[in-house]
Order: sequence, then structure tokens, then C-alpha cells
Amino acid sequence: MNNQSQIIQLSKTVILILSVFSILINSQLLGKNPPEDPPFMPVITPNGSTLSWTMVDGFKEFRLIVEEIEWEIAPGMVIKAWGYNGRTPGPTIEAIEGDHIRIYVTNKLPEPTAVHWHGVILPSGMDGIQGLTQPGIQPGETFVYEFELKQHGTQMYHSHGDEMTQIGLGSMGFFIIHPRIRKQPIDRDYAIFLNEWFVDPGTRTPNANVMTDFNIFTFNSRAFPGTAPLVAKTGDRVRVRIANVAQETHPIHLHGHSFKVVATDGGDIPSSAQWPETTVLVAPGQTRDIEFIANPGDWALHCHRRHHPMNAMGHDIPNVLGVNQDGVEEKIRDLLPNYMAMGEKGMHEMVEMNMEGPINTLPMMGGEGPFGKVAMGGMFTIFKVRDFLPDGVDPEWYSNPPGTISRLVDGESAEEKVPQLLFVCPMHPEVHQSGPGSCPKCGMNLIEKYKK
Ligand SMILES: [Cu+2]
Repeated sequence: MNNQSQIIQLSKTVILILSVFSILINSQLLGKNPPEDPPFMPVITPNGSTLSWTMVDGFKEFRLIVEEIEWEIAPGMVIKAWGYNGRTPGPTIEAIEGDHIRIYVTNKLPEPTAVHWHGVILPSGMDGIQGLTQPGIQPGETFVYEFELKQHGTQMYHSHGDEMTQIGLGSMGFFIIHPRIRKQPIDRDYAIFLNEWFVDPGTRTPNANVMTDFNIFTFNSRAFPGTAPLVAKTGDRVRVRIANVAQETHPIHLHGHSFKVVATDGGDIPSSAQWPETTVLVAPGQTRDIEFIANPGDWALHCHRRHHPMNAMGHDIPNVLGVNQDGVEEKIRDLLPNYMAMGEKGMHEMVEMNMEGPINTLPMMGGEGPFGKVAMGGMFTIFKVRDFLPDGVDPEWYSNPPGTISRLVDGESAEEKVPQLLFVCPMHPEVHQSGPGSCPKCGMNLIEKYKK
């Protein structure tokens, strides 16, 4: 072989090595999904944020600091929570199946903690259970967790030491693992974390010792009217991921749509096992992903337990429904100067009232709507779907097509047309009365009949 052919051979080898190296680099980059080109629809955490990461030695590195924070539940109410990186729920972690993950956790709480990666398949020693799989992270210490993501789905992270206090004060967040191979395309992907709290009116520190009798119910640690709306375009395929590590189950109901529960924190539900729903029950320790096609309008999205879309000032009040309180108010004011007689016609007057409540708590219900007060609180938000939606903008109220809004009519004429229920004797039609009984002529039981 002469010099020239040796040089050509060497050049070919160098080119081959460079090509292989280039492919390796590219596949490495593709495999690790650089942030400027995510192959997934990023999740939106209303009132929340997503945790940024850096790539170090093939690991996606995330950093969490758990500490006491000031957190606004809604305008007018700020609590002392225990959150991650200044918020509760902590910032949403997003990664991709197959990623190698490294998460640093720094404890700035006054007591030890550990972080559990709820539902993530990982080595036992990375599971984050204080005392069982690792020593507690002492105040001031930083621990590191490393594992490979072997699945996809909606998982969570939360404290796993003194859970009652730490989760009770907000130490939890979403851990969302996107599939490596994209499945059904999604246009909007939302995440809502459920929690409930007991905060004595006038105080700022939630009472984590309360077991059952909560007075604040939150989506992403915000109570209506402090909850950000979810928005979508008409016809969008929307996913809402709902997570719960609180004390109670929450039946989450979406108006104006039929959805399917497509996944749990255990994995995807085969389409053959999905069925249509309007309410999904999310128990403590569960996540549920629902999917649906967006219909135009302003739609309520709320917990269907009737105390849960309410706020603190509706909690534990005496039942005076139907009680005439005329004259009572003055007498009670001799003992309780600020006493106000209310509730005898229901609680709606609490919405209309602009009375000074105790400091740092929330009225039972509120929120301005296009037709007046919304009369809701707590676990309630609005799903706004529009034919045209400038991105990133909270749209104005829905403009209903003509003739599609419920309207006032003449009440009396309608009342006359309501069929009247009577109780009549089957043998003696002239015997009829407004309530049940027996016929004075033959003794037969009267039967129900609507008067036409
Ligand atoms: Cu609920």
C-alpha cells in the first residue's frame, strides 16, 4: 500500500469515526430531549409552575428546597405553608420515560424530612421513606435521589416523614413522566392537586392536627375565587390530571362534557376498559387523568362534595334555616356585639353581604361572574372554551349565541301550568284531597293523580 492509499484509508476511517460519534451525540441529545424541543405538550399547572432542569453527565438534574413559605390561598388570605421552591404544590417535575433523573432535596424545615416519589418504579433505596429506606434529611442537609424512569404517567412527590404536618402544610407536587413514544396527541394538558386545610379564622398557620373537620378546600393550594381558569379552544383534546394526597376523597365534576378516565398513577387504562363519566372520584394517594373534547362555553369544574366548593366562613355555623329571627338579633347583640342574624332563608345572603369578616380568612362563597356573584368557593374553577383563543390570555366571559341563555319568564303563568298533584279515590272520583289518606265513603287508599 503506497502513501496515498494509506492517507485515503486513514481519511475514510476518520470520517467513519466522526460519523459514528456524530450519530452518538445526536442520539444522546435526542434521547435526552433538550428543553428547546420537547416532544410532548408541556403540562400547565394552574397557579403553579414547572421545575427547570439541567443535563449533567446524562442525568436530568432537578433541585428542590422544602421550607416554610408564605402562600396566598386567595386574595385576603395568606397562610404559612411548608412548600417546595417557594410554592405549594411544589413545582411540577416533567420528564420522559427512559430519562435518568437526579433530584437534590435540601431541607430548610425545622424537622427532618424525606421525599417519596409516589407511584414511580424505582430502587427501594430511592423511595424516600424516612427511617425505612433512608435516614431523615436533617434541617440544613441535602440528599440526592437518582433513578431511571421506567414508566410513564401522572405520579406525585410528597414528604414521607411526619406526613400529617408536612403534607398537611402543603409539601407535595406533581411528577409527570411523558411517554417516550407519543400516543394520542393532546392540545391542552392541565394538572390540579387537591388539598384541604384547617385554618382558624384570624390565624396564619394551618392546624395540621385536624383529622376530619377542614374549612379550606383547594385546587393547587388556591381556593375560588383565587383559582386560575383552565382555557381551551373549541374541539381541543384536553387532558386534566388530578392528584390527591389529602385526607378526603374528592369527586371532581366537569360541567358540559363527557370524559373518560384514561390513566391512573398505576398506568394507562386500556380503551376497552374506559367508560364515559362526568365525575371522577379521586381518593387520597391516587391520581386520575381524564380526557375529553372541549365544548364552547364557561364551564364549572369543581368538587361535588357540597361543602368543598365553599370557604371557611360557611364552616360550622348554626342551622337557623326557616327560623324567624325577628327581634332575636338585638337581644343577642347585648351579649355578642357583632352578631348578625342570618341564614334563615339559606346562605345566599352571605354572598351579597360585604361585611367585615375576621382577618385572614375567606367568605363562604364569592367570585364575580357575568351575571352576578358566582356563589362558590374552595375547590371550584372555570373551564373557559372559546372558538378563538389568543394563546396565554384569560378570555373574557363567554358570549352565548342568541337564544341559548336561560331567561326570566312570567312566574305566575308558568305556575298555573304546573300539573297539580292530588290524592283521589279510585272508586269515587269526587273524593280528592291534597295529601294521602283513605276514602270516607269506601275506605280505599287514595291514589296519586295529576290534575290536568
Ligand atoms: Cu371535595
